Amino acid sequence: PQTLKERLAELIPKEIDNVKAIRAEHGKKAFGQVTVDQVYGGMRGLPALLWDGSVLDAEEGIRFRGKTIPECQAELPKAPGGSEPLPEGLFWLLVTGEVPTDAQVKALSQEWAHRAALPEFVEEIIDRCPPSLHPMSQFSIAVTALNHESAFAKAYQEGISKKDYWGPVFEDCMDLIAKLPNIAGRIYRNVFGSGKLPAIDTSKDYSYNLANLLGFGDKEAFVELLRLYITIHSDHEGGNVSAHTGKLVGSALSDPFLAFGASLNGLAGPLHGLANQEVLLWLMKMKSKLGDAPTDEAVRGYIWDTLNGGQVVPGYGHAVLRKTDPRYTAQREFALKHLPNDSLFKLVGQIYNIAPEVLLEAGKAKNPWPNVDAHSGVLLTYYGLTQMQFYTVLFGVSRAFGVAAQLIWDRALGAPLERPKSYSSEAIKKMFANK
Ligand code: FCX
Repeated sequence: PQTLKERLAELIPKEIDNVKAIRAEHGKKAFGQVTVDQVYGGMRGLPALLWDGSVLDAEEGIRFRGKTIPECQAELPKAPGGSEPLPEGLFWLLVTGEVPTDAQVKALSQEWAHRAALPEFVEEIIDRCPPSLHPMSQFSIAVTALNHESAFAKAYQEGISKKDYWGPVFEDCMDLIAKLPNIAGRIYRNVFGSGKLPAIDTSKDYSYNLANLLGFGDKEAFVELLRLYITIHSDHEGGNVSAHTGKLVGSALSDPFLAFGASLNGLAGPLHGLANQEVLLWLMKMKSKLGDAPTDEAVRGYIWDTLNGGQVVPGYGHAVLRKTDPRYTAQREFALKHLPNDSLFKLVGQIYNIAPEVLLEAGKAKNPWPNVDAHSGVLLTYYGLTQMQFYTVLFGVSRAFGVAAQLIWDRALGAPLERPKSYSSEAIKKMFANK
């Protein structure tokens, strides 16, 4: 079958023409006004980035190349006997806009398995990290160190022409994704002391290998969960912290390892990816305070205590979404199918019935509904992955799919260095004096 790189090579010239035509026709038109509040307010809603891979609608949630999560579940290739989409297919979709064949997905699984080995010095770096160093810091250090092997950095030093950038960037992105299971598995086993890493099985898919490296290869339902997990965490349009950081750093022509290392540092923040760890910590504290089956009143009181203590309710709210996150719903449906009677899942469902009401009454959050992080940890805990400090690493493995797809296209389209304008408060005052 045709490879991903071959298909991409056909698509790039067409897309370059498409962008040229859009810019020729609309290049000088304005989206609208930029308000001073947007400059002070984290650029919420500011139209500033281009990314075709996924688009986030405030009400409906994410679409990957126009497809909702249920559509991806229905249309993307699955493992034999499985019912969740293979992330290999999602990557193909993100990069090309097309649904791949089973054979193309199989070829990607094999290619990633063959590229999976880590340089010895990267293994040593991970092994030298103290177990008390947060897994996300270890993850970022290891990914950054892979820059030693970057095909793009080497080609750039050798004077590669700008129109050819995307080729070595594609190779780096394939290596990046391929090597993440070995990095994640090694960190997990070092930090939580669970024995020696098994070898990658080149006949199996990416999610199986990741699960196996973590020590869960014999749990088929966990492997299915990872397939769904990686798919729904892969991308969330261009403006979220991890996706945007990758794009920004990549725009300086830092190679994909340096760019994605930076993405991981952003994902490690508690308002972004670390929220999945925070949710579990918060749930565990709730359980130890209120017992295993608290009343609605007790849960309501606990949520109010969180808010009154000046903390956020983790897993709730969103900068763009204004309804329940479909990534939350997809995980809830997985739980209803595989663990309907789990007590922690029931608690998460109970909170879903109470927290939005409390957040609305408190009156600050623009979106009182749950996001992806409100649910993911409960599913991982159920299968025995109970170490919540590790959860954001799995988010990071997934987010590489979206960031990599974006880096490939940015270099293919010749995206320039990002350099927005900053203003001082003094300048803003002067600008509007007498207006
Ligand atoms: N609990 C308490 N307060 C909240 C809140 C929550 N879950 N969500 C928003 N607020 C507060 C904000 O802190 C802000 O307060 P302030 O005026 O005192 O600064 C006010 O409500 C308005 O914020 P809002 O515009 O609704 O939200 P933002 O776009 O600024 O922030 C995040 C969005 C996601 C950061 C925010 O909702 C939050 O902190 N949620 C909890 C952490 C979380 O779950 N993050 C994961 C998000 C995501 F899915 C991911 O990246 O993984």
